Amino acid sequence: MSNIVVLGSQWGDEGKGKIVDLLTRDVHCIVRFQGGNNAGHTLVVGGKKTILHLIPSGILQPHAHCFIGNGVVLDPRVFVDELDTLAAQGIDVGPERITISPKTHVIMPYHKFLDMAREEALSGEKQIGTTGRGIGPCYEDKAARIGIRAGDFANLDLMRSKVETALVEKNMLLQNLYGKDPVQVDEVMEQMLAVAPRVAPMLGDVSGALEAAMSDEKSILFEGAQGTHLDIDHGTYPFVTSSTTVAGNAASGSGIAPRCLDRVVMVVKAYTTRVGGGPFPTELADCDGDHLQQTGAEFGATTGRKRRCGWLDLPVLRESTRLNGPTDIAITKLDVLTGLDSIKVCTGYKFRGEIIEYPPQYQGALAEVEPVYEELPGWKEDIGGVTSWISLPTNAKEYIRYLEHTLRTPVSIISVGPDRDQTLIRK
Ligand code: 2SA
Ligand code: GDP
Ligand code: MG
Repeated sequence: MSNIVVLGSQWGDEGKGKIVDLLTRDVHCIVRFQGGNNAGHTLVVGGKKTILHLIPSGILQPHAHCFIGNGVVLDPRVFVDELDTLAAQGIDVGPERITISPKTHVIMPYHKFLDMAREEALSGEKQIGTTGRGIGPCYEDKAARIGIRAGDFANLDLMRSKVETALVEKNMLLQNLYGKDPVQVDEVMEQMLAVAPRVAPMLGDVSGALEAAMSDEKSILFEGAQGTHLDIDHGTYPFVTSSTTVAGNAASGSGIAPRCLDRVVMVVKAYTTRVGGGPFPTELADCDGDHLQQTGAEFGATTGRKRRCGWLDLPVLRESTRLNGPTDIAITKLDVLTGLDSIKVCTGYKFRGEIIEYPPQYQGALAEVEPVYEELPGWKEDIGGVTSWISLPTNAKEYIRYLEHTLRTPVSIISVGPDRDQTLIRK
């Protein structure tokens, strides 16, 4: 039995969904512990692409039970749509395969309106570039203790009275501050009543079920969403998401004890991408950036936005290593670097006359740094079909060894294409 956390080390979209799907072969339970449908996790099996936003990526492995933990924010209408899409593909998405914690907070229509109204009101560089899915406002209500929780689907009278209370404040903001239409209780409840029969049968004690699974020697995989540098505390605040994305939250966000976590797989994209606003020291605005964006097909899996692209940033990854304590690394999209004459790696930053190895800790300071690069030789061979370490081009192996050496962490998985089969597992 081994419990694994899989999470992103950069600004999201490292290819976590693919790695989760792969590792789910060997586990029984798979848990989402933070974030919501701002996530877009892409899985390609036998050439067929599936994008999941809320349901754990393990759903494509028929033996796995999926859990939505208390740390998640759940948009019930998106959830039901995702169930229907998967069911139409012949995937079993019944309550015997999916359990939602009653403590999971629910994204309500007014959260989305507020998210969008706020972004609209911010100008230019101040915009966070949220996904507009209501994530921030939902987590705010959780912290303000006025949130609607999934368990309220089992008590719709309670839900209605909570919505009435929440709307007093929300409508003041929407109408008076943002000049939007007020939201009516009846409208909201009509939408919730429509999805309640689908959500309520899936409610269950996630914490208890995971404890029981561990007692039966079953393995659990915790699926991170977004990335370490989008973490609400440790990320590039305020250009972050509203949840805790680092490994420690796998425990708290699902209701298990931290000592139950045996392995932390940190997913590192072979270069760096970011969607939305915020500082990005190694961002490229040249033909190498175009190569990464086009060859890597770097478009947001949720909003379709073009992702910003740049070289690998080791200060960012050093901090991710410090925060997550990975046992091993999965490197993804190595194939995208094929064809480049040389590959730059940012080894440190010039910051106020000094060279530093970690991102500075003060708000806005990352926008001031100047990356210091080392140049490594590239390779020209197509590696999309490579199935063993030994068959990788020498320079690709050197690139991986360089990363292992710097982060003092072994690379155990190497992904060379989007398909489940385009993966090397290093023994
Ligand atoms: P939010 O909506 O409040 O979480 O947005 C806050 C910031 O977090 C970023 N963010 C993301 N960054 C990368 N990938 C994400 N998921 C989608 C994907 C993104 C998409 O998998 O491609 O399709 O656009 C994700 N979710 C949130 C966001 O850009 C803001 O900077
Ligand atoms: P996630 O949010 O971390 O799960 O990542 P996304 O699914 O948002 O984005 C990763 C994208 O890269 C998806 O389109 C994947 O299909 C694709 N992908 C994953 N691994 C590889 C790889 O090794 N090579 C290539 N070319 N694409 C990959
Ligand atoms: Mg994604």
